[in-house]
Amino acid sequence: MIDLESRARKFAGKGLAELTDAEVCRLLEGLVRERAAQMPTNPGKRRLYYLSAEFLIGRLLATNLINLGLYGEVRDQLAAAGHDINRVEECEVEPSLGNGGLGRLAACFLDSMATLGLPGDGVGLNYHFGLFHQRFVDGQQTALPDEWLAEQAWLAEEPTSFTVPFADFSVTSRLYTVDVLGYGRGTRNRLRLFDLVGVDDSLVPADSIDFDKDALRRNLTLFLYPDDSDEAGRLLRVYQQYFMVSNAAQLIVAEALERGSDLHDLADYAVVQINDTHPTMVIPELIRLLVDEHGLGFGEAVGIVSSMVAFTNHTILAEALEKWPLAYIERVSPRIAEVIEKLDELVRAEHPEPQVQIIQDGVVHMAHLAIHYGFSVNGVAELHTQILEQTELRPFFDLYPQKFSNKTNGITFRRWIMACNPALTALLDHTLGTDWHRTGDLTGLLAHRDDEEVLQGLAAAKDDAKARMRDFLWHSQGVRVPEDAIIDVQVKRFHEYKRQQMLALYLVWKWMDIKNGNIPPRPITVVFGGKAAPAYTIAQDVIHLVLTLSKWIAADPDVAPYLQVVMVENYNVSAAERLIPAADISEQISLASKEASGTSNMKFMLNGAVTLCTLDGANVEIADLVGEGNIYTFGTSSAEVERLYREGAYDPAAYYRRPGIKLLVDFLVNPRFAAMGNPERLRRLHDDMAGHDYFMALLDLEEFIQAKERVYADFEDRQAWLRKSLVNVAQAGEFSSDRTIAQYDRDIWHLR
Ligand code: 26V
Repeated sequence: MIDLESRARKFAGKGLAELTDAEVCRLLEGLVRERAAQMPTNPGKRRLYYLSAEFLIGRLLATNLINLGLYGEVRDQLAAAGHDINRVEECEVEPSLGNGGLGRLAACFLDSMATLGLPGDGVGLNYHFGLFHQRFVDGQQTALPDEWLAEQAWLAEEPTSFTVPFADFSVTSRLYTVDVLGYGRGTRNRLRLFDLVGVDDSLVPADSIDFDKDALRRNLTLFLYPDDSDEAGRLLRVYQQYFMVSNAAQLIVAEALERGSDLHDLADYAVVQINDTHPTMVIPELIRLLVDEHGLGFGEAVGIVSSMVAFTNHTILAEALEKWPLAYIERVSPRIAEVIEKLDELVRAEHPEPQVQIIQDGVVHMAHLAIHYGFSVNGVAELHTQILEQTELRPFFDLYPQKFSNKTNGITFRRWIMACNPALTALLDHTLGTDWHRTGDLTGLLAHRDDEEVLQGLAAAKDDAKARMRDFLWHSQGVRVPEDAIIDVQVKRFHEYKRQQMLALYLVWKWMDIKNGNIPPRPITVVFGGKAAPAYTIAQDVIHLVLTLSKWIAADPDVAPYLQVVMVENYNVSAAERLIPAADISEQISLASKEASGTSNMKFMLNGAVTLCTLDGANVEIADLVGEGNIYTFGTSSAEVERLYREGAYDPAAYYRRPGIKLLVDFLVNPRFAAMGNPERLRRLHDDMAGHDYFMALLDLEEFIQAKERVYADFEDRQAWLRKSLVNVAQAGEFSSDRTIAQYDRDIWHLR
């Protein structure tokens, strides 16, 4: 039993009812910290260190209360004192220490490791400014600094500190910890974030994200992914990465020694999962420490490190597969450059094939380093792993087939249904009991396919989530969404391969269709959300197109009652928690072969949305699970897309010339439309689509339009639609990150 009333009196000298929402939030944060402090960390000889440049953890109050088993009790006591727990939760500043899927996955994994009782910590950087805050000005994205640290409650400073030696100076680090509480477990793990002693926040002006990139002694942990469009930015990233891995490696070695390792057996004490290539330099850094500081032989050190580092690949996009000039690494740490050169020589001696070399033309291929000197390589969905093995990393798969495996991504159910969708959670608890919180197994729902009460319960839960979404959009950006609207959502980073531009072209088509008198039976609201990298011009242009379309349609009295386009400002984890539960339709329309997995697709499914998708990433597995009648697939296959690239056989102009397509693309440069936005941006986007279209939006456009019309029509058969929705929820258990983490442990980590 907790007594919030007496805690309030002790905390603020007044009753719970007299506290502001913000004060209640502080009170509850204190309660969670107090409980966490009494919890032991998960025990185990071999510990997992999950190294990642990103941990997109989101707000923590609600999920921490859920994991402590206190949420219901707290909610009820607050309600009795006149507080709405949702309003209290909104007082928390979201830590946005990640860009998108890769960072959010790391956060889900922390929750699952703690819940399964596995001894595993996250290790990363304590960025003073997280992912930029997005604001729309004149229909365009502007980027403002995200100063999350000022008001955060979860970081605890630790006594741990290391010296990181750079080429011509050294810096001191400081470790901060965020407790990660397992669901109903009574033990915890930690997210461990290293910071630079002496960071100078004043290097960042209030109104932009530009700063002095050369002030290395003061800026190393200032920003998540500093802009790398210039050389100073790229060099700073290498400094940042080395700072991260040097701290991680020193921590791993220190903790192993403390627990009795003689370092010859280091691999019995630690296993390192590297989340994409950003932490790859942990390999040469661990070798350096073992050789230079602890006197091991080079060969032995290489053997030890190679048996304890595992690598996850999250993308096949060339620009994201990191390659650093050896000269950069030399400037940052000559010793690390030297170790990498030695590792490169060892590879050359055994494997002469040029495509598997680590250093090629003076450039270090980080993935190659990770594959040769790690014991495990995994992709994040079946199709993605197959593409790695058969195409992208084929020469490596031929060398080391036993290193490769698939680990399809997952999501934590504590956040992505229990915290964000109370009505659906209550329905599932009522129908199935609460075992699914832990097992993820929702298949019992299939027996209720024809159970009118359950189907109506699903409808009511969706209405509840829609009401919460409407409230959010109204309060955050003054947008009113009609009560009976179909909610159709695409939320994710803006990138050409994700093809937001294809959905925008559909909206042009739909606007014309309604203009022509084809009135939809109910209003349609299409919601976009996401940020574009500040240096990625075309992605910014697509955001501009969406914003301009939104304005154009809203201003047209013939169409506005039936069609609405909402572009959510500053899409982040907290916004996702409001939007995803409300969705009827989940847009997963990437160019097949390009989306490694996707994880919002899983979140939407779990919350009862029906997926409209290409057969890409984990969509393929969703389609297999729910079966043909419960998903809408369209578009060119991954194998065919790969062929088009290989043979240079895609000709966008040929698609552009088709009358039905030309009409839509040319609308971007229609003088009246363009006058509503920025004609230069719209012209550039138009020309790119008509003549370049690298990610083939026009290739699948016609099929996409047909599929969308089918989906909207099918939505009107309410009973049939609810049944589809039910099957999606029922089959989502496969995508619990508890399942994913159990597989990592069984096949890679062997922690128990
Ligand atoms: C790379 C780069 C390179 C250029 C500068 C900025 C930047 C930022 C991030 C990255 C790595 C992105 C990789 C990523 O987020 N991949 C996503 O990983 C998800 C989790 O596995 C997966 O579901 C998504 O499909 C995949 O796009």
